[in-house]
Amino acid sequence: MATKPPTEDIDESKLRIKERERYAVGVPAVLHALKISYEQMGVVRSARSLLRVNQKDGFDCPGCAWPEEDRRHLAEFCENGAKAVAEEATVRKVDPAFFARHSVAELRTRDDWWLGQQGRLTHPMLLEEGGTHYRPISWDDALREIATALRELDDPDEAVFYTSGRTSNEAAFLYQLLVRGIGTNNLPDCSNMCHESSGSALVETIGIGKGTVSIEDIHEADLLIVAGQNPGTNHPRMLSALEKAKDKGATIIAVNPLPEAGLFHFRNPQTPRGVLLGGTKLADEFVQIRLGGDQALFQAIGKHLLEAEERDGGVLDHDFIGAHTSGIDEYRAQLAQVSWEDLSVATGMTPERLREIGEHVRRSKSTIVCWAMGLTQHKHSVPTLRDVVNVLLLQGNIGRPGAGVCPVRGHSNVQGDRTVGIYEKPSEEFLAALDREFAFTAPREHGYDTVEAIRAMRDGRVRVFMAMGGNFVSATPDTRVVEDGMSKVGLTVQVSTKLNRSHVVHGRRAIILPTLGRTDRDRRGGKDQRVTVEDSMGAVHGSRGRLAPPADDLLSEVAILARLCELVFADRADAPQADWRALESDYAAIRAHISHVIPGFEDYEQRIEKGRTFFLPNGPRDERRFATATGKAMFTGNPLEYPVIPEGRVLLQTLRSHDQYNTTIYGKDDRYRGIHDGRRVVLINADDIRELGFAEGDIVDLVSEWNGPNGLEERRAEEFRLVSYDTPRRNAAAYYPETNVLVPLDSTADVSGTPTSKAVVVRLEKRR
Ligand SMILES: Nc1nc2c(c(=O)[nH]1)N[C@H]1C(S)=C(S)[C@@H](COP(=O)(O)OP(=O)(O)OC[C@H]3O[C@@H](n4cnc5c(=O)[nH]c(N)nc54)[C@H](O)[C@@H]3O)O[C@H]1N2
Ligand SMILES: Nc1nc2c(c(=O)[nH]1)N[C@H]1C(S)=C(S)[C@@H](COP(=O)(O)OP(=O)(O)OC[C@H]3O[C@@H](n4cnc5c(=O)[nH]c(N)nc54)[C@H](O)[C@@H]3O)O[C@H]1N2
Ligand SMILES: [Mo]
Repeated sequence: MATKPPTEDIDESKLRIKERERYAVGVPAVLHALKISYEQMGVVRSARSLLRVNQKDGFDCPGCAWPEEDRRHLAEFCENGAKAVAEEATVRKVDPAFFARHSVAELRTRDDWWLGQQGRLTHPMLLEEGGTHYRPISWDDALREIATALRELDDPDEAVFYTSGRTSNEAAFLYQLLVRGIGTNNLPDCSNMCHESSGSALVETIGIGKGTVSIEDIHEADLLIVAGQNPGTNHPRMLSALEKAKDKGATIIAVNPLPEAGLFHFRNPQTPRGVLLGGTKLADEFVQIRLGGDQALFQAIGKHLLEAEERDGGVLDHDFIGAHTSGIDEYRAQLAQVSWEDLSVATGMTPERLREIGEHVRRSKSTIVCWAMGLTQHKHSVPTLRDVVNVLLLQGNIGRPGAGVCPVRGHSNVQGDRTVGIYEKPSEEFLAALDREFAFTAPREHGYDTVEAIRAMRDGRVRVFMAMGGNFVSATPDTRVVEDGMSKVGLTVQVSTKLNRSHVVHGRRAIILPTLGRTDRDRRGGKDQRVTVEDSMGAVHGSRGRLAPPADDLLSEVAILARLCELVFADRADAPQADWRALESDYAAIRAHISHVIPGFEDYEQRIEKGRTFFLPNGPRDERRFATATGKAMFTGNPLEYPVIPEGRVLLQTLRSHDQYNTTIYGKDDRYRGIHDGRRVVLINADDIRELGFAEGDIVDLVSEWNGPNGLEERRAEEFRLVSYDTPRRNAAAYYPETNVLVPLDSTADVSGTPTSKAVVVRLEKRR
């Protein structure tokens, strides 16, 4: 039987520290996932849902965006996928009676774990200005109130529309149409805080903001560099792919400040070898880099390759460089200026060690670089990723088997949402096609990204804020500023599956619209509807839930948006023209529109039938075609940057524990890192604890120091326990979202605008 939701918070004073684990997955992972599944769903629903994750004609896992292999296991088991499913398919409910029992003020004292554990939202709710409790409201009244607020805006740019990355292609496409029909491009999304740096660097250098490899390429690669990523926790199914590559003789280099369990050893629960024989060793080399040292590492590799070419020849792919690239002289000149000493300081490694890594790359016949947040959330992330591309171009490692760039996406459809138009800076081609299809004129002026949206809220320039999923208040940087900004908004609207902090930190009026998730059966127009999503490697496939939804009259995201479009646009000749009711009752009609607007979706409907998958066109991968400014893949010269840590301070990265999905906290353990029953910890080098005058176990405040336009600003996160950990000197780590209070709003990556969540300068202050 499923268990009841918690009434009390977890007492973090009982926090326990154990030895960290040396391998990932294995039998404990299966047991842990089953425990959570049974608690949330009971046994029967657990079995029904877990057997259909990522199966052909099943539902797409709401966990990560790692692709499915074509020959699927009966249940492609993944502990954290199972936890994501359990969290969504839970039988616990947050209904009108719950909101009558708990005032908003009381709910605000609860953390993200407690709120999320309460269960699924079942009914549209309204909080009136000055109200103490949310009260139920009918669907019609809720949608009419939102439509009226949107129609009454003096200036469409006074509205902001956020998207998280679970929204389907169909819903995302309707959403951006609603927004552009209103007349704004204010479409910030979670990607702005996530892989925006990847998109920025890749569009510029190879002409597409996506990866260039398929899952088969991972299997075929000679060398895989996994940098700034913790796949054991965040992309567990990637470990099976790495295992396969290893079996075929690949070398794996892990680049990370932390010795993450999943990088070293994998016990595949699907194979006898994994369960009984100790599993597979993964990383051949562990490069324990300093935070933000990756640009220096890739420059060192590039420098080594160029020096080796000069000395011995035979290292570079001259044919590829000559035919397909531009700018190598600029790159060469830039590298000539950096010294091995600087590269050594930035990475924390000796020049000899850096050359050793360079040798692996030189010897490799085909190289793939995989990365995630460790590379994208720094001030110099875009130049870092340009330098990753530089290294790959030297040996022609783009657009051939077993080689390429592999930004590993987070949310299961974050890539698809961008493909279908969730973007504050849409291209003219896209807008022109949209205009033609819907007989209106979309706005051309660029909109706000996430950080710009927060600035506008802070300055009182936002009257309506709407979120299609996500948890804007907890996920974004500078929590105090965001909370204050939210309270200045006239109407906040959250379309959500689960209760979270963004419902209890709200605008003057607030509406919650509950919605269906991936696992839920979606019956519209008398039939079961399917939606589609795109994985991290550009493959599109259908997703169909089969479980009974938490309430009978729950609307899907598509239905909510189709009805809003109808209410907002009905009598306006200058608005997008479509048969909104028809779109609501047959999602295939939305896919037909997408196929007319976005290249690569021709014959969309036929190509997703019967659980089939199709690949979107990818110029670099398919034909070494690079749609850049020069029409070629571009080498770039990027001055070396790395964080300089002031005396007596540490650089803090904010990351995920094993028991969370972003702001959704499944529990307060981080099994692989040996942390149990608490999250307010700082992982820090033992020598730093001593040198800074503390002892292991001390409770400290983290005080972030930021030099803003008005001088030194301080932000504080209270009561964190010091845990000595194997991390480079002066490089500490603590969990997000608790640490978002420390990340200054204006501390963003150059070019991409991504908050620098992996590099916050902090001082530690003793409490007791
Ligand atoms: N179970 C689960 N799965 C998830 C998520 C989740 O929260 N839970 N989130 C999803 C989302 S939206 C995303 S974006 C991905 C995130 O996936 P990851 O990027 O793996 O997530 P983080 O926990 O932020 O981990 C960052 C990793 O980079 C390392 N790192 C930090 N700074 C640096 C650096 O400067 N250089 C290098 N080389 N390494 C560094 C950290 O030590 C850590 O191992 O996962 C997705 N999948
Ligand atoms: N300090 C720091 N901050 C970070 C990061 C970091 O590493 N450090 N990582 C950043 C990254 S990579 C990301 S992607 C963002 C994540 O930011 P978000 O995507 O905004 O946050 P999530 O926690 O994934 O959102 C969870 C909520 O989404 C809702 N939800 C879940 N499924 C569905 C669905 O199917 N439909 C709808 N409508 N709602 C749904 C639920 O109500 C749930 O509470 O956070 C960013 N913030
Ligand atoms: Mo993400």
